[in-house]
Amino acid sequence: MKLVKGLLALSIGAVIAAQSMSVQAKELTIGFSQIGAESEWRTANTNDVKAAAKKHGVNLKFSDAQQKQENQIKAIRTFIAQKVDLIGFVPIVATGWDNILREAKRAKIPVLIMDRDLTVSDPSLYVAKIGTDSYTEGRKVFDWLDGYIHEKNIKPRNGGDKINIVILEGTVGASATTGRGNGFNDALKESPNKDMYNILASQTGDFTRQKGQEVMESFLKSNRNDIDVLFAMNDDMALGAIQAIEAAGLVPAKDIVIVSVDGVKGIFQAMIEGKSNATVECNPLQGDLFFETAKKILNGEAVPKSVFVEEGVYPAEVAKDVFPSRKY
Ligand code: GYE
Repeated sequence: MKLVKGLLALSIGAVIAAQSMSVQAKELTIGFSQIGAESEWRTANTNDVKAAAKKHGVNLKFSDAQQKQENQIKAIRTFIAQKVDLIGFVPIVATGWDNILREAKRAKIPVLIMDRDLTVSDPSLYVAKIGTDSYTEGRKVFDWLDGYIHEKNIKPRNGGDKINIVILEGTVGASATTGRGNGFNDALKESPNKDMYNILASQTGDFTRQKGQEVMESFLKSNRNDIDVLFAMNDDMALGAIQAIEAAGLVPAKDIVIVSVDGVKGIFQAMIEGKSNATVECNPLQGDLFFETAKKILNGEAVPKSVFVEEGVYPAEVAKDVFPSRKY
């Protein structure tokens, strides 16, 4: 009898131990606020986050802010009320996060930033940021462009002495926009060839195909015969602009050199068709690193404040060979 009792106690103990283990190994609940679905890149980023959450056994509460910061703030507040283990989000713009992040800090919920950067008054308001280096991307755009203009000996179409550049900027106030803009401008200013370039017009196309097309139409209306180069801060805007360029009776990638950022399949397709010249990669596949980092944070391990993912540059000449291996 004693033995039976003992065994019973042991097995109850085992059950309790197993239960508390399963509490510990209990799936983590992570709230994630995504910006929206403005681009092919963003869709790839979202799909990757969702797939990585599954792979890591995380219960993901995913919220789509439909391009509105106020929706992101609401979602983060909901995550706090739900007492999630960790909050992740992509800051649509860099500023305006202090208050909501203070609320998360008071609730002792760690915050991990993905993709875009943010500016806060107190760096302890978030634990870490993983994402891409948009400043370097902007510099790579200029470096590629300057090399191409020289290699192909491209002359201003209007017979003048400056290569005229138009820029389709991303969302106003987004780190991806300021970073790419500053990187491009700095590289241009520091270049020994700086005097041969002129920025003719620069306007936001909000990272969407539709607005990229509309803004390019308006650039072409006022400067059809002057534009030599288009720098689109993402591929989607370049793809929209290609339609505007063709509609204006010009040949994309020939009359107007086109370089953009992201490296999505759509732009590879366009490069293969000879309609765009180069893309500077911005890697959206950040989900794995995000959840790995989240787990480390929740285990109390130290993580670097900022981690960048790897990125390359792809000119049209390699598009066909590289295309089959593109993951997004
Ligand atoms: O380049 C663009 C997207 O934040 C890096 O956002 C990201 C940018 C990306 O919509 O396509």
